[in-house]
Amino acid sequence: MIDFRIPSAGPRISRRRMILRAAIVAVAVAITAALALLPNPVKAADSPIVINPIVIKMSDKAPFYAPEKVSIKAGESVRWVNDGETVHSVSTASANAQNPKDASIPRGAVAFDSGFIPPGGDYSYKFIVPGTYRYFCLPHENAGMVGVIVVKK
Ligand SMILES: [Cu+2]
Repeated sequence: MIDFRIPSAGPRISRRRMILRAAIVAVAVAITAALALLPNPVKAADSPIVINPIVIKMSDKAPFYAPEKVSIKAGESVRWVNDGETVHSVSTASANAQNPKDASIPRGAVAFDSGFIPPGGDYSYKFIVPGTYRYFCLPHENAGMVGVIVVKK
């Protein structure tokens, strides 16, 4: 059989649509060029990684505070999160400690006490005065639930 239909070169594109396509391509090229000229606002390699606040997990088994010793800079905060199934606390109040060595703060700092933190609860504290802070958990101090925060200038 002979096909009498006129062969077409594919779908017909109107002149108006071709102009529109050309315009879209031109705008895309212009945007790409403009972005390339902008200074890169974030240089990951140059900026120090700041994890703030630092998170310390409180568990029912040793290590009770994880990590037990943390080093931070003055002005940074620490957040304690109770990951266990019993209450825990964070205290630098030496008057409440069984062993006075388990609680200490640098000169000029004020002692803090979270009170009982329920399972799933948390407590945050911002450290301003540099120095070494020794803290304990009121219910578990005798079991060895003690921690250290070193605050650098
Ligand atoms: Cu505890």
